Amino acid sequence: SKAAYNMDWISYHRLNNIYAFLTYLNTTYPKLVQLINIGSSYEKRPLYVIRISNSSSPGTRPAIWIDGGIHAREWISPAVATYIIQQLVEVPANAKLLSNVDWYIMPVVNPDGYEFTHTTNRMWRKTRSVSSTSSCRGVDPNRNFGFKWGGLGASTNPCQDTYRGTKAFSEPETLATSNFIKGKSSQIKLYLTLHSYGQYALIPYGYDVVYPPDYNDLLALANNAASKFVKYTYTVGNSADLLYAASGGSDDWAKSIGIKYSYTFELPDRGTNAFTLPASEILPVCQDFFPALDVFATKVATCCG
Ligand code: PAY
Ligand code: ZN
Repeated sequence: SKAAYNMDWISYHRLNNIYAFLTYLNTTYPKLVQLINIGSSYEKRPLYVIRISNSSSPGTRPAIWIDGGIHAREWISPAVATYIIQQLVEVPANAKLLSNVDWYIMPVVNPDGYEFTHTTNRMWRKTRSVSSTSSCRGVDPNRNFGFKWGGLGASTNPCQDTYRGTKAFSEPETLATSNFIKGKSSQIKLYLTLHSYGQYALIPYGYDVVYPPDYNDLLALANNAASKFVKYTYTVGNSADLLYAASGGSDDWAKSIGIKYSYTFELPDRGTNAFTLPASEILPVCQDFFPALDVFATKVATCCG
């Protein structure tokens, strides 16, 4: 039978459709799901986090944070995030993923950019904020977080795709997201941000080729997670080493506030279709990715006090 919402993983969806899906889940599963409005984007769209917890006192257990859609054109990212939400909430066989861990999932961190890629420019990456010094719009949200902000791999030019903004957390999207995470930082043990493309599991730091002291713990868990992937293989390693130095990234910031496990996953493909991954690949990518969450949930249940 057809599900009672207008969502699937055989096509890419507009923001209103994604938000209607979140609202449907919140209404239909009030004991399991809480929809949290954490603020507004530059163009005043709501920013939503969904909490999934079967705990009698949600908010007290170890938690996993997952976000998507930091970059507007990486459409597979919100698609995978919404798939994860659907699987955790609606599939009884996945209940074990909820038995020890709470989940906070924000499928579209940059809704203005996401809508702009649907209406106007499919290759837009940044937010849509107006600059006071340039007619070029937008800041790279993944150069705007407040750890090593303004370092390597971040442009001072508002016309560049990697523009860092006027200061750390200049964007309402990164400010609201980081404030929410900070408020839950004693609970959140794993930060996972979904990007595309390249098929990488990236470990901090990204601001330069620098390894946190517990890098080997992060590497072991990422390798274990990546071993679940069958159809699409991922390369695991340090972010600045595998790609390039990029300061102001969300993963570095999450690590810097004490979230032990912090990762950027670059979803498929490896460049054949790049940002315009065909819709026929959404479901295969989602299904291949989901089993890795069991590895994360098992670790987080006991890892970090
Ligand atoms: O952790 O250093 C990091 C993130 C690096 C990503 C970034 O530049 O923000 C990598 C790119 C991304 O997903 O945005 C990779 C894609 C293919 C790009 O646009 O270059
Ligand atoms: Zn990205």
